[in-house]
Amino acid sequence: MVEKTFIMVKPDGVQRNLVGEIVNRFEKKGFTLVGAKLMQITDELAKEHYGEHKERPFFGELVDFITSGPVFAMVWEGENVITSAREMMGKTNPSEAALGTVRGDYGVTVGKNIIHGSDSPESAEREINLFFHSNELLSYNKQVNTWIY
Ligand code: RTP
Ligand code: MG
Repeated sequence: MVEKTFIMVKPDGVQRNLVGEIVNRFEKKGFTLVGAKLMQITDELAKEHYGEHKERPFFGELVDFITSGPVFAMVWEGENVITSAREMMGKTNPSEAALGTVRGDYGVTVGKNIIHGSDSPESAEREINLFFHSNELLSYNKQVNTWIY
């Protein structure tokens, strides 16, 4: 089933010049980029995006961190992309994330774990709508997809 998911390079990933590396991994895997922008997250958007964690002790730090610098927000499309992207990211805590995953290869601490990805179809839909207007998402065919599907 073709799905869309919301992926974001967090402020630490942007500062550490990992945007290209992360885009490259998703492109090489065979997924299609359908929307992308460099943006500064407001306090309001951060609290909405991470609303499920508002009672957690690290909520304040999480909001401060995600608003601490530009992020690179993306929407990727492909079969099973929601689950595949989570696997490509690795476990939340980089110290537990397998090598070969973004967090396993580049992260050290849970508070600065480089990348965000939607964790379910419901959160993908919610997060895509939170970060993108419908006219910022494109629908197009790539010739290479005939060699992937
Ligand atoms: P994300 O939402 O950022 O993609 O990460 P995730 O699904 O893998 O993890 P989640 O449970 O949603 O947690 C959101 C972010 O909160 C930070 N966190 N800190 N100090 C802590 O114990 C702790 N636990 C989670 C992480 O940066 C995590 O990505
Ligand atoms: Mg999460």
